[in-house]
Amino acid sequence: MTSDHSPIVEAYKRDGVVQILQFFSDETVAEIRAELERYLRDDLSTKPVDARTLEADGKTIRNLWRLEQHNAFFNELARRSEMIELIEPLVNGDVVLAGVETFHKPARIGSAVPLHQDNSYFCRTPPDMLTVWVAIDPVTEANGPVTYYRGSHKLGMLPTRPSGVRGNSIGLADASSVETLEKFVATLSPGDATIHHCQTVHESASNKTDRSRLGLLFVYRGAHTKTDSQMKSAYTKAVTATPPA
Ligand SMILES: O=C(O)CCC(=O)C(=O)O
Repeated sequence: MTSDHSPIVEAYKRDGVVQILQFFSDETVAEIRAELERYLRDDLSTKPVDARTLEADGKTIRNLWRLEQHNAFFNELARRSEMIELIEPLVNGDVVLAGVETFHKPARIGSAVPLHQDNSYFCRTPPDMLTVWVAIDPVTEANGPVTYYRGSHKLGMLPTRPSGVRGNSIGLADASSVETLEKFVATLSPGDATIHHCQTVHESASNKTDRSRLGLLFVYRGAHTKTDSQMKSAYTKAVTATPPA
């Protein structure tokens, strides 16, 4: 990745989502994969139950949560200066790491993610918060790529409703506000990334293929953002029905 971030900043501010090819090297992707495998094998069983969400089979990992708290490798990776320098202009100020998590979308049983804006989970104002989504597996049209609605970050916060989906407990009440917007289907090679604004509407389909679609996510906010109590109470209601996220 180059050190001139201005094309990234411009596309992010215009579209609410930007793609970055080869965000991580093959070597870093291999390290991430190895550490995730080790964490799942050796550590996860010692962590609180809200450190993960399972798929409907009750045994396959759908998400890992709070890796920045549970794992030193992912905490360090998220705090690297190259990351922070890239994020600063996008969150309009000093950067606070808010989370490191995974969306595994395992082969054949990986479940869908309903249409949503991340800020209905984060509940921050002003909405200077974002997610860096890094492909660890190849992401294809078929295995449940994240689909973003370009420009939807400019719509403000849209009405929500509890989704009943474990791991994605709150979604948009309806799709009408984004139906006319251009879709961006993020097919990615391992190491490629997207960065999306916390108001950018997005979703992903289930994975019916024989290949898993693992993504590693880094969530950051501006230090100046505050919790919005109205958004928080809507989220609390939804997440209480289907914990932990
Ligand atoms: O990885 C996915 O399928 C969904 C990711 C997502 O909802 C997010 O990045 O906020």
